[in-house]
Amino acid sequence: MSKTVFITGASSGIGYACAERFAQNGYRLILNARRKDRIEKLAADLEKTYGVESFPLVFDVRDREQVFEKIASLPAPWQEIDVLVNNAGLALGMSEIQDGDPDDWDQMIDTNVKGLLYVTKAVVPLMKERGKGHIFNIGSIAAKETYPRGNVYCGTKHAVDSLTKGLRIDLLPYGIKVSLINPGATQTEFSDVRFKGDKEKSEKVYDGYKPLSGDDIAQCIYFCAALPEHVNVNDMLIMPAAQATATLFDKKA
Ligand code: NDP
Ligand code: 8X3
Repeated sequence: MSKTVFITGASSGIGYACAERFAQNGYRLILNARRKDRIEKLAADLEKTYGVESFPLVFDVRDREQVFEKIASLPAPWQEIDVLVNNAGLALGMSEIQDGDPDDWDQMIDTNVKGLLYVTKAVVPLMKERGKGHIFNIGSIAAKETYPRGNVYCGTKHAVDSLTKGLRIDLLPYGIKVSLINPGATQTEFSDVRFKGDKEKSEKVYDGYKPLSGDDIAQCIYFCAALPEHVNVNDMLIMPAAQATATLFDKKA
């Protein structure tokens, strides 16, 4: 039987690219995001192109009740989850703490940290029952470095780093692997969301060098997922060749 991957935040960017990569490799997919139309179209496209089955699971990872209800409502065969990609996440704004918007902070913390925890808590028992599974948490270069005006977003990603380590310790006896994937600058809808639709600001992020694509990251995740059962990549940091640190780029223009 085909393996099953559950991807949160599959309607765009890295999550969308993961859906394509795993589908290309014959996985069945549980596709989550808030935008139902996008998830349903992706499911239909993947079935048409790769002949794989998908289960669209529309919910907001911040809604604790919905997370548990939706995951519990999966039909039995879909509860056999081999791989979970905890990818849903976002940055909102970029300012010094005293100028930050507490609503933005709440949304980042609720999505990047608490949402990831809720989904993980709902999926781990299903993996534990089968004595196997692989969880990928999407961290960031912002999980490893704190950069100017990145304060709260960097804080959420540092939390993801720490929670990944805790999870790996907790799940060690149950045959469940846990990996942290940390992308550097990746051109997705991330900067449009961070700068709330200000195209001038979001496009500037990727000016003058070649950023990573969602599929560059999806390839790394699939590489880790396809390794032999006894091998785990604990932590992977992937940068564009033109990026050395969170803030240092070799920009040509
Ligand atoms: P995108 O904005 O392209 O995608 C983000 C995805 O998360 C969307 O599918 C969005 O779907 C989903 N999402 C956001 N909030 C929620 C929510 N509350 N519930 C469910 N789904 C949600 O950005 P990326 O693909 O770049 O981001 C994916 C992950 O990668 C994030 O965790 C981000 O922090 C991380 N990352 C990104 C980097 C980059 O440079 N792009 C670098 C390092 C890490 P919808 O709006 O439909 O709900
Ligand atoms: C996204 C990359 O550098 O904007 O996590 O934080 S960065």
